[in-house]
Amino acid sequence: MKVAALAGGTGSAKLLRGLSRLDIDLSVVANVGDNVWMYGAYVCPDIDVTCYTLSGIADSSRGWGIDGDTFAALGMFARAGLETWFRLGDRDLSVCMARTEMMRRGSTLTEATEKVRRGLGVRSPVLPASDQELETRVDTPMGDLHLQEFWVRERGLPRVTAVRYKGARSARPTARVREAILEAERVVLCPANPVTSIGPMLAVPGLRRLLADSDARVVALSPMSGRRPISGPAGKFMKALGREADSVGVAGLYSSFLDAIIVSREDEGMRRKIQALGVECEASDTLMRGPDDELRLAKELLRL
Ligand code: FO1
Repeated sequence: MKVAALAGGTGSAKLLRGLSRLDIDLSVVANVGDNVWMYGAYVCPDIDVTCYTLSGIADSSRGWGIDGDTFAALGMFARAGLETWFRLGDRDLSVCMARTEMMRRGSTLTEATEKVRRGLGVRSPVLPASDQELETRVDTPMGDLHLQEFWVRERGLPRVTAVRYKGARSARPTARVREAILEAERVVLCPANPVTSIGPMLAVPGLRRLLADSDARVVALSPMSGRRPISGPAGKFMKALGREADSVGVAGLYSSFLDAIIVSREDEGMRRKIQALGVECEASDTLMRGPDDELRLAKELLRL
């Protein structure tokens, strides 16, 4: 079965680990809205957490970076006068520098990512949603912040008044993303922040259309449980967009192309409201505590 999975950060990576253990032809479409220029390198957190997780080198307790990484470069950046609130490890920095160098020599982000994922021994293609730069910007009372400034430097504390996807209007889905979605028999939306992980991909003109036009059944695993996200700041962002911060709100954001969603057992009572949006709904244990849950949920999504 050909499967295309739309993925953001840590929660997505866990589900991808489950999907990668199945006998399927998996392509990952990764969010690029979190990408940031840092210490002279182009850092792509969602592409990297996907590659590190699927190659077995991710630091899964932290949720980003490489297991056992050191931070010598960061210490020297600080001594040389840079702000070092973004804790990029040495090995992680090497990957980001390799990508930057390939791009400086003319590679697209897609081509650079293809080299990196092969080098790390990742079997599935990891496809940036777009090759054009696209930044998730967060409007707050302290001004307009890059998502990483909001989330890492300011610890996600400022009030969010709006979210914008800078550059989205002139971005387009890559040829490989078009092919992966149009040829898929199933598209899986990973349990990612609907506003800052899936939202930037949906903001790329033409991408929503591809999902609606694809013959694939489009299914999602909700990142919410009750009125809270399983992890991260999704609730805060959804409220800023005037959406309910729950699985009904998630289904509402995706309803123009979504066929079915798995929600937490706690949210079984939301089934009617979700079905009224034209989306089928199943309840399950949606917490991924380890490899067994990851595999179980991957199978449930492909059976849905
Ligand atoms: N998240 C943090 O909370 N603190 C960090 O210092 C940090 C560094 C970092 C370095 C590389 C990388 O790829 C990701 C990193 N993250 C860090 C995670 C990242 O900020 C977000 O969690 C993702 O962008 C959301 O998907």
